[in-house]
Amino acid sequence: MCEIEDIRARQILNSRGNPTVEVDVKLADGAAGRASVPSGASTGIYEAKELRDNNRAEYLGKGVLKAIDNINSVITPNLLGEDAANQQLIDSLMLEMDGSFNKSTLGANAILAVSIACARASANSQDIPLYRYLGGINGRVMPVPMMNILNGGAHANNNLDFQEFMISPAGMTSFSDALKAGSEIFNTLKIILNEKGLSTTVGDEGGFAPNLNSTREAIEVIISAIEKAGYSTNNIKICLDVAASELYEEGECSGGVCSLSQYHLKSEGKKLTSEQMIEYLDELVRDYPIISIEDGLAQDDWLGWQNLTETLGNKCQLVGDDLFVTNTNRLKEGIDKKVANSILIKPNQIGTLSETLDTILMAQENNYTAIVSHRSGETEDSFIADLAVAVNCGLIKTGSVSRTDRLVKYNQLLRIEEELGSDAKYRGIRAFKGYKEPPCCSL
Ligand code: 2PG
Ligand code: MG
Repeated sequence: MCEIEDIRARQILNSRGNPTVEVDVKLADGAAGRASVPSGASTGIYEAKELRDNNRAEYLGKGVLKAIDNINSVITPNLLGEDAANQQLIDSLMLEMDGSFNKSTLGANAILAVSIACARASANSQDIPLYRYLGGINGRVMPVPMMNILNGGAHANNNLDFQEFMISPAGMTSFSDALKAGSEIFNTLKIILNEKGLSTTVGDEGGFAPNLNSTREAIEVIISAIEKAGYSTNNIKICLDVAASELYEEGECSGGVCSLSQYHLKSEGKKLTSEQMIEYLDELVRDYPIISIEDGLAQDDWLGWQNLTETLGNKCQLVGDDLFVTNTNRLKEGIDKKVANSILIKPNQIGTLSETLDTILMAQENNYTAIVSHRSGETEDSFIADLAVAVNCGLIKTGSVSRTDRLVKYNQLLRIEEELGSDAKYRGIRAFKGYKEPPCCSL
Protein backbone atom coordinates (compact mmCIF):
# COMPACT_ATOMS: atom_id res chain seq x y z
CA MET A 1 0.00 0.00 0.00
CA CYS A 2 1.42 3.29 -1.04
CA GLU A 3 -0.87 6.14 -0.12
CA ILE A 4 -1.22 9.33 -2.11
CA GLU A 5 -0.24 12.15 0.20
CA ASP A 6 -0.22 15.12 -2.11
CA ILE A 7 -1.07 16.06 -5.70
CA ARG A 8 0.29 19.28 -7.22
CA ALA A 9 -0.88 20.48 -10.60
CA ARG A 10 0.59 23.33 -12.62
CA GLN A 11 0.37 24.90 -16.04
CA ILE A 12 3.54 24.44 -18.12
CA LEU A 13 4.23 24.97 -21.83
CA ASN A 14 4.41 22.29 -24.52
CA SER A 15 6.66 22.10 -27.60
CA ARG A 16 4.41 24.54 -29.47
CA GLY A 17 4.63 27.04 -26.63
CA ASN A 18 1.04 26.38 -25.61
CA PRO A 19 -0.05 25.60 -22.05
CA THR A 20 -0.47 22.06 -20.85
CA VAL A 21 -0.99 20.25 -17.56
CA GLU A 22 1.81 18.90 -15.38
CA VAL A 23 1.17 16.97 -12.18
CA ASP A 24 3.37 15.85 -9.28
CA VAL A 25 2.05 13.02 -7.14
CA LYS A 26 3.70 12.49 -3.77
CA LEU A 27 3.26 9.31 -1.74
CA ALA A 28 3.35 8.73 2.00
CA ASP A 29 6.69 6.90 1.75
CA GLY A 30 8.30 9.97 0.14
CA ALA A 31 8.30 8.61 -3.43
CA ALA A 32 7.08 11.01 -6.12
CA GLY A 33 6.05 10.87 -9.76
CA ARG A 34 5.61 13.58 -12.38
CA ALA A 35 3.67 13.54 -15.65
CA SER A 36 2.71 16.08 -18.29
CA VAL A 37 0.30 15.67 -21.17
CA PRO A 38 0.75 16.20 -24.91
CA SER A 39 -1.64 17.80 -27.38
CA GLY A 40 -2.61 17.08 -31.00
CA ALA A 41 -2.97 19.39 -33.99
CA SER A 42 -4.90 17.04 -36.24
CA THR A 43 -7.22 15.74 -33.56
CA GLY A 44 -9.90 13.16 -34.24
CA ILE A 45 -13.45 14.26 -33.50
CA TYR A 46 -14.00 11.24 -31.24
CA GLU A 47 -11.08 11.98 -28.91
CA ALA A 48 -11.61 12.59 -25.20
CA LYS A 49 -11.97 16.29 -24.41
CA GLU A 50 -8.88 18.37 -23.86
CA LEU A 51 -10.11 21.12 -21.56
CA ARG A 52 -8.89 24.62 -22.46
CA ASP A 53 -9.90 27.91 -20.85
CA ASN A 54 -11.00 29.64 -24.07
CA ASN A 55 -10.12 32.93 -22.46
CA ARG A 56 -8.79 34.91 -25.42
CA ALA A 57 -7.02 37.33 -23.10
CA GLU A 58 -4.52 34.65 -22.09
CA TYR A 59 -2.46 32.32 -24.27
CA LEU A 60 -4.88 32.96 -27.15
CA GLY A 61 -7.53 30.99 -25.30
CA LYS A 62 -5.32 27.94 -24.82
CA GLY A 63 -4.75 28.15 -21.07
CA VAL A 64 -5.48 25.06 -18.98
CA LEU A 65 -6.20 26.71 -15.64
CA LYS A 66 -9.69 25.17 -15.49
CA ALA A 67 -8.16 21.72 -15.82
CA ILE A 68 -5.66 22.60 -13.08
CA ASP A 69 -8.48 23.84 -10.89
CA ASN A 70 -10.40 20.60 -11.49
CA ILE A 71 -7.39 18.65 -10.24
CA ASN A 72 -7.05 20.84 -7.15
CA SER A 73 -10.69 21.11 -6.22
CA VAL A 74 -12.18 17.79 -7.37
CA ILE A 75 -9.59 15.11 -8.10
CA THR A 76 -7.09 15.69 -5.30
CA PRO A 77 -9.53 15.70 -2.36
CA ASN A 78 -11.01 12.45 -3.68
CA LEU A 79 -7.73 10.65 -4.26
CA LEU A 80 -5.76 11.55 -1.13
CA GLY A 81 -5.14 8.40 0.91
CA GLU A 82 -5.79 6.05 -2.03
CA ASP A 83 -3.21 3.47 -3.06
CA ALA A 84 -1.29 4.81 -6.06
CA ALA A 85 -0.46 1.25 -7.13
CA ASN A 86 -4.15 0.52 -7.66
CA GLN A 87 -4.28 2.06 -11.13
CA GLN A 88 -7.70 0.61 -11.98
CA LEU A 89 -9.24 2.11 -8.88
CA ILE A 90 -7.54 5.49 -9.28
CA ASP A 91 -8.72 5.74 -12.88
CA SER A 92 -12.23 4.52 -12.23
CA LEU A 93 -12.61 6.99 -9.36
CA MET A 94 -11.66 9.80 -11.73
CA LEU A 95 -14.11 8.50 -14.35
CA GLU A 96 -16.82 8.58 -11.70
CA MET A 97 -15.92 12.13 -10.64
CA ASP A 98 -16.03 13.21 -14.28
CA GLY A 99 -19.28 11.43 -15.15
CA SER A 100 -19.28 12.37 -18.84
CA PHE A 101 -18.76 10.04 -21.82
CA ASN A 102 -15.70 11.95 -23.09
CA LYS A 103 -14.12 13.41 -19.93
CA SER A 104 -15.44 16.84 -20.75
CA THR A 105 -16.29 17.68 -17.14
CA LEU A 106 -12.80 17.51 -15.67
CA GLY A 107 -10.84 17.37 -18.92
CA ALA A 108 -8.89 14.40 -20.27
CA ASN A 109 -5.74 16.49 -19.85
CA ALA A 110 -6.42 16.82 -16.10
CA ILE A 111 -7.29 13.14 -15.65
CA LEU A 112 -4.42 11.72 -17.71
CA ALA A 113 -1.74 13.75 -15.96
CA VAL A 114 -2.88 12.41 -12.58
CA SER A 115 -3.28 8.88 -13.91
CA ILE A 116 0.28 8.70 -15.27
CA ALA A 117 1.86 10.57 -12.35
CA CYS A 118 0.36 7.95 -10.00
CA ALA A 119 1.94 5.14 -12.04
CA ARG A 120 5.30 6.86 -12.00
CA ALA A 121 5.14 7.56 -8.27
CA SER A 122 4.22 3.97 -7.60
CA ALA A 123 7.09 2.66 -9.78
CA ASN A 124 9.46 4.94 -7.87
CA SER A 125 8.03 3.79 -4.56
CA GLN A 126 8.73 0.17 -5.53
CA ASP A 127 12.12 1.26 -6.86
CA ILE A 128 11.70 -0.41 -10.25
CA PRO A 129 12.04 1.11 -13.72
CA LEU A 130 8.77 2.39 -15.17
CA TYR A 131 8.71 -0.07 -18.09
CA ARG A 132 9.12 -2.97 -15.66
CA TYR A 133 6.48 -1.60 -13.29
CA LEU A 134 4.02 -1.31 -16.18
CA GLY A 135 4.93 -4.50 -18.02
CA GLY A 136 6.40 -6.92 -15.50
CA ILE A 137 9.44 -9.12 -16.07
CA ASN A 138 8.57 -9.90 -19.65
CA GLY A 139 8.28 -6.33 -20.94
CA ARG A 140 11.38 -6.33 -23.12
CA VAL A 141 10.52 -5.83 -26.79
CA MET A 142 12.23 -2.69 -28.04
CA PRO A 143 9.96 -0.86 -30.47
CA VAL A 144 10.82 -0.36 -34.13
CA PRO A 145 10.75 3.42 -34.61
CA MET A 146 8.59 5.04 -37.27
CA MET A 147 10.37 8.36 -37.75
CA ASN A 148 8.59 11.28 -39.31
CA ILE A 149 11.38 12.93 -41.31
CA LEU A 150 9.21 14.88 -43.76
CA ASN A 151 6.26 16.80 -42.36
CA GLY A 152 3.24 18.09 -44.25
CA GLY A 153 -0.50 18.51 -43.73
CA ALA A 154 -1.56 20.17 -40.48
CA HIS A 155 1.98 19.89 -39.07
CA ALA A 156 3.67 22.23 -41.52
CA ASN A 157 2.86 25.20 -43.71
CA ASN A 158 4.25 23.67 -46.89
CA ASN A 159 2.16 22.21 -49.70
CA LEU A 160 2.43 18.48 -48.93
CA ASP A 161 -1.03 16.95 -48.56
CA PHE A 162 -0.04 13.97 -46.45
CA GLN A 163 0.88 14.77 -42.87
CA GLU A 164 3.78 12.41 -42.21
CA PHE A 165 6.43 10.70 -44.31
CA MET A 166 8.24 8.31 -42.03
CA ILE A 167 11.18 5.99 -42.35
CA SER A 168 11.28 2.77 -40.37
CA PRO A 169 14.60 0.95 -39.95
CA ALA A 170 12.76 -2.37 -39.85
CA GLY A 171 15.71 -4.28 -41.28
CA MET A 172 18.08 -3.43 -38.44
CA THR A 173 18.74 -5.87 -35.62
CA SER A 174 18.54 -3.60 -32.59
CA PHE A 175 16.82 -0.38 -31.51
CA SER A 176 20.11 1.50 -31.22
CA ASP A 177 21.15 0.49 -34.75
CA ALA A 178 17.72 1.58 -35.97
CA LEU A 179 18.09 4.96 -34.31
CA LYS A 180 21.57 5.38 -35.78
CA ALA A 181 20.25 4.61 -39.27
CA GLY A 182 17.39 7.06 -38.73
CA SER A 183 19.78 9.80 -37.66
CA GLU A 184 22.12 9.21 -40.60
CA ILE A 185 19.28 9.24 -43.11
CA PHE A 186 17.68 12.33 -41.55
CA ASN A 187 20.95 14.26 -41.73
CA THR A 188 21.62 13.03 -45.27
CA LEU A 189 18.16 14.22 -46.24
CA LYS A 190 19.12 17.63 -44.92
CA ILE A 191 22.15 17.69 -47.25
CA ILE A 192 20.01 16.65 -50.23
CA LEU A 193 17.35 19.28 -49.51
CA ASN A 194 20.06 21.92 -49.13
CA GLU A 195 21.58 20.93 -52.46
CA LYS A 196 18.17 21.29 -54.09
CA GLY A 197 17.78 24.75 -52.56
CA LEU A 198 14.83 23.54 -50.47
CA SER A 199 14.02 24.56 -46.91
CA THR A 200 15.53 22.53 -44.08
CA THR A 201 13.58 24.15 -41.29
CA VAL A 202 11.64 21.61 -39.30
CA GLY A 203 7.94 21.11 -38.62
CA ASP A 204 6.18 20.28 -35.36
CA GLU A 205 7.54 16.75 -35.08
CA GLY A 206 11.12 17.60 -36.03
CA GLY A 207 10.94 16.50 -39.67
CA PHE A 208 11.79 18.79 -42.56
CA ALA A 209 8.97 20.66 -44.18
CA PRO A 210 10.13 21.59 -47.69
CA ASN A 211 7.80 22.64 -50.46
CA LEU A 212 7.58 19.61 -52.71
CA ASN A 213 5.06 19.16 -55.48
CA SER A 214 3.61 15.78 -54.71
CA THR A 215 3.49 12.78 -52.43
CA ARG A 216 5.61 10.86 -54.92
CA GLU A 217 8.28 13.54 -54.94
CA ALA A 218 8.41 13.41 -51.13
CA ILE A 219 8.79 9.62 -51.11
CA GLU A 220 11.46 9.76 -53.81
CA VAL A 221 13.59 12.31 -52.01
CA ILE A 222 13.42 10.12 -48.90
CA ILE A 223 14.51 7.08 -50.90
CA SER A 224 17.45 9.02 -52.29
CA ALA A 225 18.45 9.93 -48.71
CA ILE A 226 18.18 6.29 -47.65
CA GLU A 227 20.49 5.25 -50.47
CA LYS A 228 22.92 8.14 -50.16
CA ALA A 229 23.30 7.33 -46.45
CA GLY A 230 24.43 3.83 -47.39
CA TYR A 231 21.21 1.95 -46.67
CA SER A 232 18.60 0.47 -49.01
CA THR A 233 14.87 -0.03 -49.14
CA ASN A 234 15.51 -3.62 -48.14
CA ASN A 235 16.27 -2.56 -44.60
CA ILE A 236 14.63 0.87 -44.39
CA LYS A 237 10.92 1.02 -45.15
CA ILE A 238 8.51 3.89 -45.56
CA CYS A 239 5.41 4.60 -43.47
CA LEU A 240 2.81 7.27 -44.20
CA ASP A 241 0.29 9.10 -42.09
CA VAL A 242 -2.18 10.45 -44.60
CA ALA A 243 -4.28 12.02 -41.81
CA ALA A 244 -7.10 11.78 -44.34
CA SER A 245 -9.76 13.23 -42.03
CA GLU A 246 -8.02 16.56 -42.68
CA LEU A 247 -8.37 16.12 -46.47
CA TYR A 248 -11.98 15.00 -46.39
CA GLU A 249 -14.70 17.26 -47.76
CA GLU A 250 -18.16 16.03 -46.93
CA GLY A 251 -20.65 16.06 -49.83
CA GLU A 252 -23.52 18.54 -49.63
CA CYS A 253 -27.06 18.51 -50.95
CA SER A 254 -28.94 21.57 -52.09
CA GLY A 255 -32.01 21.83 -54.29
CA GLY A 256 -32.09 18.04 -54.69
CA VAL A 257 -28.57 17.96 -56.14
CA CYS A 258 -25.89 16.30 -54.04
CA SER A 259 -22.14 16.54 -54.40
CA LEU A 260 -19.91 13.57 -53.56
CA SER A 261 -17.76 13.40 -50.45
CA GLN A 262 -14.17 13.73 -51.59
CA TYR A 263 -10.56 13.70 -50.50
CA HIS A 264 -8.93 16.91 -51.64
CA LEU A 265 -5.22 16.60 -52.51
CA LYS A 266 -4.52 20.28 -53.03
CA SER A 267 -0.85 20.02 -54.05
CA GLU A 268 -1.77 17.61 -56.83
CA GLY A 269 -4.98 19.37 -57.75
CA LYS A 270 -7.01 16.19 -57.22
CA LYS A 271 -10.39 15.54 -55.66
CA LEU A 272 -10.78 11.81 -55.13
CA THR A 273 -13.73 9.69 -54.06
CA SER A 274 -13.12 7.04 -51.44
CA GLU A 275 -12.63 4.39 -54.18
CA GLN A 276 -10.23 6.62 -56.08
CA MET A 277 -8.29 7.36 -52.91
CA ILE A 278 -7.92 3.62 -52.30
CA GLU A 279 -6.63 3.21 -55.86
CA TYR A 280 -4.23 6.10 -55.31
CA LEU A 281 -2.86 4.46 -52.14
CA ASP A 282 -2.73 1.05 -53.81
CA GLU A 283 -0.55 2.46 -56.57
CA LEU A 284 1.79 4.03 -54.05
CA VAL A 285 2.12 0.69 -52.24
CA ARG A 286 2.83 -1.04 -55.55
CA ASP A 287 5.54 1.44 -56.50
CA TYR A 288 7.33 2.11 -53.22
CA PRO A 289 8.47 0.16 -50.13
CA ILE A 290 5.55 1.41 -48.02
CA ILE A 291 5.07 -0.83 -45.03
CA SER A 292 2.40 1.09 -43.11
CA ILE A 293 -0.34 3.61 -43.89
CA GLU A 294 -2.12 5.49 -41.10
CA ASP A 295 -5.53 7.11 -41.52
CA GLY A 296 -5.59 6.41 -45.25
CA LEU A 297 -9.27 7.40 -45.12
CA ALA A 298 -11.36 9.66 -42.90
CA GLN A 299 -12.64 8.87 -39.39
CA ASP A 300 -16.25 8.27 -40.46
CA ASP A 301 -15.67 6.59 -43.82
CA TRP A 302 -16.30 3.06 -42.47
CA LEU A 303 -17.37 1.66 -45.82
CA GLY A 304 -14.30 3.08 -47.47
CA TRP A 305 -12.16 1.61 -44.70
CA GLN A 306 -13.69 -1.82 -45.33
CA ASN A 307 -12.75 -1.56 -49.00
CA LEU A 308 -9.32 -0.20 -48.16
CA THR A 309 -8.70 -3.13 -45.81
CA GLU A 310 -9.88 -5.64 -48.43
CA THR A 311 -7.61 -4.09 -51.04
CA LEU A 312 -4.49 -3.38 -49.01
CA GLY A 313 -4.80 -5.26 -45.71
CA ASN A 314 -2.64 -8.13 -46.95
CA LYS A 315 0.09 -5.95 -48.36
CA CYS A 316 0.47 -3.22 -45.82
CA GLN A 317 -0.18 -2.29 -42.21
CA LEU A 318 -3.31 -0.10 -42.06
CA VAL A 319 -3.38 2.01 -38.93
CA GLY A 320 -6.43 3.65 -37.39
CA ASP A 321 -5.65 6.87 -35.53
CA ASP A 322 -8.53 9.38 -35.86
CA LEU A 323 -10.57 6.31 -36.75
CA PHE A 324 -10.08 4.49 -33.42
CA VAL A 325 -8.88 7.27 -31.06
CA THR A 326 -7.45 4.68 -28.63
CA ASN A 327 -11.03 3.84 -27.69
CA THR A 328 -12.17 0.24 -27.17
CA ASN A 329 -15.67 1.00 -28.49
CA ARG A 330 -14.32 2.37 -31.77
CA LEU A 331 -11.75 -0.44 -32.01
CA LYS A 332 -14.43 -3.07 -31.38
CA GLU A 333 -16.50 -1.57 -34.20
CA GLY A 334 -13.43 -1.76 -36.45
CA ILE A 335 -12.74 -5.38 -35.51
CA ASP A 336 -16.38 -6.33 -36.17
CA LYS A 337 -16.36 -4.55 -39.51
CA LYS A 338 -12.97 -5.98 -40.48
CA VAL A 339 -11.48 -2.54 -40.76
CA ALA A 340 -7.72 -1.80 -40.54
CA ASN A 341 -5.19 -4.17 -38.96
CA SER A 342 -3.42 -1.82 -36.59
CA ILE A 343 -4.19 0.92 -34.07
CA LEU A 344 -2.30 4.02 -33.02
CA ILE A 345 -2.15 4.35 -29.24
CA LYS A 346 -2.19 7.88 -27.85
CA PRO A 347 -2.97 7.94 -24.13
CA ASN A 348 -4.43 11.46 -24.29
CA GLN A 349 -6.99 10.40 -26.90
CA ILE A 350 -8.72 8.33 -24.23
CA GLY A 351 -7.51 10.00 -21.03
CA THR A 352 -6.45 7.32 -18.52
CA LEU A 353 -3.63 4.82 -18.32
CA SER A 354 -5.95 1.87 -17.58
CA GLU A 355 -8.12 2.54 -20.61
CA THR A 356 -4.98 2.90 -22.75
CA LEU A 357 -3.80 -0.51 -21.55
CA ASP A 358 -7.26 -2.00 -22.17
CA THR A 359 -7.18 -0.77 -25.77
CA ILE A 360 -3.72 -2.22 -26.36
CA LEU A 361 -4.88 -5.54 -24.92
CA MET A 362 -7.96 -5.61 -27.16
CA ALA A 363 -5.78 -4.93 -30.20
CA GLN A 364 -3.31 -7.66 -29.29
CA GLU A 365 -6.07 -10.19 -28.59
CA ASN A 366 -7.55 -9.50 -31.99
CA ASN A 367 -4.33 -9.66 -33.95
CA TYR A 368 -4.10 -5.94 -34.58
CA THR A 369 -0.73 -4.31 -34.05
CA ALA A 370 -0.58 -1.44 -31.56
CA ILE A 371 1.74 1.50 -32.19
CA VAL A 372 2.47 3.67 -29.18
CA SER A 373 2.54 7.29 -30.31
CA HIS A 374 3.43 10.83 -29.32
CA ARG A 375 1.35 13.89 -30.25
CA SER A 376 2.53 16.74 -32.43
CA GLY A 377 2.54 19.01 -29.35
CA GLU A 378 4.80 17.25 -26.83
CA THR A 379 6.60 17.79 -23.55
CA GLU A 380 9.77 16.46 -21.97
CA ASP A 381 7.80 13.53 -20.56
CA SER A 382 9.14 10.26 -21.98
CA PHE A 383 6.36 8.05 -20.59
CA ILE A 384 5.45 6.54 -23.98
CA ALA A 385 8.96 5.07 -24.36
CA ASP A 386 8.50 2.96 -21.24
CA LEU A 387 4.93 2.15 -22.20
CA ALA A 388 5.97 0.79 -25.61
CA VAL A 389 8.51 -1.59 -24.06
CA ALA A 390 6.18 -2.59 -21.23
CA VAL A 391 3.40 -3.79 -23.54
CA ASN A 392 5.74 -5.45 -26.05
CA CYS A 393 3.90 -3.79 -28.91
CA GLY A 394 7.10 -3.57 -30.98
CA LEU A 395 6.34 -0.23 -32.66
CA ILE A 396 6.66 3.42 -31.68
CA LYS A 397 5.93 6.63 -33.53
CA THR A 398 7.64 9.56 -31.88
CA GLY A 399 8.77 11.91 -34.56
CA SER A 400 11.99 12.73 -36.26
CA VAL A 401 15.47 12.76 -34.75
CA SER A 402 15.49 16.46 -33.97
CA ARG A 403 13.84 18.58 -31.26
CA THR A 404 14.36 17.48 -27.70
CA ASP A 405 10.65 16.83 -27.16
CA ARG A 406 11.08 13.93 -29.65
CA LEU A 407 14.61 12.89 -28.62
CA VAL A 408 13.71 12.40 -24.95
CA LYS A 409 11.64 9.40 -26.01
CA TYR A 410 14.39 7.93 -28.19
CA ASN A 411 17.05 8.58 -25.56
CA GLN A 412 14.95 6.90 -22.88
CA LEU A 413 14.65 3.88 -25.19
CA LEU A 414 18.45 3.78 -25.50
CA ARG A 415 18.69 3.66 -21.71
CA ILE A 416 16.09 0.91 -21.49
CA GLU A 417 17.88 -1.10 -24.17
CA GLU A 418 21.14 -0.75 -22.27
CA GLU A 419 19.50 -1.86 -19.05
CA LEU A 420 17.80 -4.87 -20.66
CA GLY A 421 21.09 -5.93 -22.22
CA SER A 422 20.79 -9.33 -23.90
CA ASP A 423 17.16 -9.63 -22.75
CA ALA A 424 16.15 -6.88 -25.19
CA LYS A 425 14.38 -8.04 -28.32
CA TYR A 426 13.98 -6.15 -31.59
CA ARG A 427 11.40 -7.67 -33.91
CA GLY A 428 12.21 -5.61 -36.97
CA ILE A 429 9.98 -6.27 -39.94
CA ARG A 430 8.01 -8.90 -37.97
CA ALA A 431 6.63 -6.15 -35.74
CA PHE A 432 4.51 -4.91 -38.66
CA LYS A 433 1.22 -6.36 -39.75
CA GLY A 434 0.30 -7.47 -43.22
CA TYR A 435 3.39 -6.37 -45.14
CA LYS A 436 4.39 -8.10 -48.35
CA GLU A 437 7.36 -6.98 -50.42
CA PRO A 438 6.07 -5.30 -53.58
CA PRO A 439 7.75 -6.13 -56.93
CA CYS A 440 9.77 -2.92 -56.71
CA CYS A 441 11.53 -3.86 -53.53
CA SER A 442 11.94 -7.61 -53.08
CA LEU A 443 15.12 -8.81 -51.42
C1 2PG B 1 -0.95 11.91 -35.71
C2 2PG B 1 -0.34 12.76 -34.61
C3 2PG B 1 1.02 12.38 -34.20
P1 2PG B 1 -1.40 14.98 -33.87
O1 2PG B 1 -1.81 12.36 -36.46
O2 2PG B 1 -0.66 10.73 -35.77
O3 2PG B 1 1.94 12.27 -35.23
O4 2PG B 1 -0.49 14.10 -34.88
O5 2PG B 1 -0.81 14.83 -32.55
O6 2PG B 1 -1.32 16.37 -34.43
O7 2PG B 1 -2.77 14.40 -33.95
MG1 MG C 1 -2.20 10.23 -37.27
